[in-house]
Amino acid sequence: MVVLSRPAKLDHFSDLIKTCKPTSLFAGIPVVDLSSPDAKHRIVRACEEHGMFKVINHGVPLDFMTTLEAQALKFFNLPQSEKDKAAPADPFGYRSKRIGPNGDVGWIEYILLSTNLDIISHKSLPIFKENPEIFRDAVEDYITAVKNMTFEVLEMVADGLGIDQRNVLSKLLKDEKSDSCFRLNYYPPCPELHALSGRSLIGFGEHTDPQIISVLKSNNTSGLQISLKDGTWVTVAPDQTAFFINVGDCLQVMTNGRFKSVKHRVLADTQSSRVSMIYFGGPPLSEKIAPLPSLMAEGEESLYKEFTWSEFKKSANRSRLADNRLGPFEKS
Ligand code: GA4
Repeated sequence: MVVLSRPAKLDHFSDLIKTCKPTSLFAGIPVVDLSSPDAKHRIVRACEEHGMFKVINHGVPLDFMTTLEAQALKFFNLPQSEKDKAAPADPFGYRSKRIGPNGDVGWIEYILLSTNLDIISHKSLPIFKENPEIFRDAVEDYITAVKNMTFEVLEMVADGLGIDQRNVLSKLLKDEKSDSCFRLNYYPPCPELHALSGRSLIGFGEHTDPQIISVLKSNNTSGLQISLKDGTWVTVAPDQTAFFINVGDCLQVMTNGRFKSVKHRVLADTQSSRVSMIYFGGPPLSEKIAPLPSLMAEGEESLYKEFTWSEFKKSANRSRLADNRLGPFEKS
């Protein structure tokens, strides 16, 4: 009989060790060249097929991407005692291992921020009080550029769907009350994984994103996986110069299920650290989330009960990561 031992370092993290079928890099993620005339149609098709696509020629300066990544790494490489000084300014700040308020954990450290630049600029936020101004500036430059690119993508979505009002989606993120957030993730390497004989260590457990849209950039370390329509998990090949954009729960509702909010997760690597930065574009708290009337065929009914983003967010914050958050809002 083979006895599988668990390295002591992983003693408290047995829930994170899973047998995941080995996957090869998935070549099927649609690539959208934002400067191409057919970008809007490719985006719509990708949102229907996979709930995710990769964008190139996105116009976000590479310099903003590399500077922020370098600043983030500098922070995550600080001694733990230093990082702890930037600990939660609830809900925003630095955290290690614990994800969300309901007991989820992962092999991860992260910084969660509001994208409201007034809040970021607020010098009293521990993360910025303890760190050089260059970090805050890098966050601001990056978020501003990524937001602008996201507005354009959402306008292409509306166009591609044949909606006259091009800003019907982008206006929700442009709104000064937009409830969006930003996350810098650091997945430390775990050399002890070798001893786990083929099992994997969960960096960020499977989940869908509750917002409208999520825009991710990572370094060149793989780990991100998505679940295809048939339930198979596939690994997304990393590309440090591109963005990976995915449909969130709200956009699934606003398209009455035509777009899919894709289930995804991250596995830790034995050798290399993974860094990712994600902008989660959400609507104002009071916004009613319902299928866009112009997308509804005659007589088509909404698959969902009506709710505001505030109601959905409250419910999401009571859920566990892997829960089906739209479940309670589906019409029976
Ligand atoms: C998933 C998407 C974003 O990372 C996030 C996460 C949030 C958190 O980390 O606090 C949640 C998770 C996310 C959904 C369910 C709840 C809330 C953790 C969790 C268990 C910032 C978000 O908006 O929702």
